[in-house]
Amino acid sequence: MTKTKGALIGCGFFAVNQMHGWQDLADVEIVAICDRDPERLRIVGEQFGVARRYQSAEEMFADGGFDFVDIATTVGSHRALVELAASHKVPAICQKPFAPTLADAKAMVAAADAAGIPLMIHENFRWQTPILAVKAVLDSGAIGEPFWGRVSFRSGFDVFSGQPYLAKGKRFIIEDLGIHSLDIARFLFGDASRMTARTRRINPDIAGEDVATMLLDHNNGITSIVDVSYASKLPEEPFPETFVEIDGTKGTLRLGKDYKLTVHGREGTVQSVVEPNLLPWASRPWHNIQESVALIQKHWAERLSQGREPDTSGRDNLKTFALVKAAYLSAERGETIAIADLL
Ligand code: NAD
Ligand code: 89V
Repeated sequence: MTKTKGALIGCGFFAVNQMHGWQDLADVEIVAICDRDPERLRIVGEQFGVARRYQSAEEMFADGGFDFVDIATTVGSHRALVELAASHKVPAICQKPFAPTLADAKAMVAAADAAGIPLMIHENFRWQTPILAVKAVLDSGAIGEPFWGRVSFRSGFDVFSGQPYLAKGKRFIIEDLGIHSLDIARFLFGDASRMTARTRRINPDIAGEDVATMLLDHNNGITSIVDVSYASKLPEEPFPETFVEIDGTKGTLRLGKDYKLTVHGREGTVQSVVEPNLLPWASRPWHNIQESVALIQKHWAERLSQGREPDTSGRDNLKTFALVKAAYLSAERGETIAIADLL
């Protein structure tokens, strides 16, 4: 079997999950890795047995020999690296957040289009087993037509120890975590036309906002609330679970703590546990996110071989990223923002 060859740029905190995900795919092999930090390069190279190691992405692309690149660096380098991939006509996956600005993100989509390469944003939360289970219930019609929804992520987990850069940015929770929740809202309720948001910073030791409450008008008439917090000290820490509430014309759905799903419809109430799989390399409580990494990478490999656009393509993710921009604008101005004005 000829394997699809990949290269990965950015061997930091999260990339280890991506390397495990690629290792699990029988028809994909990561043949080269790159990090400007030689220690991270050595650690990941040794852990996953990758011999071709580069401190410069330019040198790695110049040597070539891979069918796609997986960009797992932090946001500041995303545009330059996607444009580098496009200049070499190499299909690219880019981690969220898409780019520093919406203008950068649009330029990246244009560069990929001009080069004729697929571009996928690694927006993995919609690939979490519990979120897929919620989508399946909606699609089954069990609760009828949804008219109201809530996507909620409230936690007091210390994300700063593993990702210290999160404490330093002027923007924090909407850009880093809310971006996933907003994408889940689009996945479940469709595209949104208007955004109203409020933000707070509760933790005095960080630079950005750590609480956000967002109200979305979806094109199909659904109203949703997306609320996120890293300042919520709960009796039982739910990190990194997303809770979902949906009211429909024929019933209701609730996804709550410990992945408990309750669907109440005309036939009565059905309760189940839609727990993610604990992959052999995964560890609690991250296993939910880790499984979604494996699933989105499988999706990429399938779509790449079929020549079809991935679900969270750059083009698609502009609509999620526009919601991020709209939320910051709305909170800053105290106004409701029309999404069409941004796209
Ligand atoms: P990190 O700082 O731990 O790792 C980034 C690595 O990239 C570092 O080792 C750094 O040296 C390297 N790097 C940066 N610029 C480079 C360049 N131009 N060339 C080569 N190497 C370069 O960061 P992280 O926590 O692993 O986050 C990386 C990305 O993953 C971020 O965009 C973050 O938002 C995202 N992330 C996504 C999820 C998810 O569930 N999708 C979870 C966590 C983090
Ligand atoms: O998924 C993420 O993007 C992570 C975390 C869950 C910590 O917010 O940065």
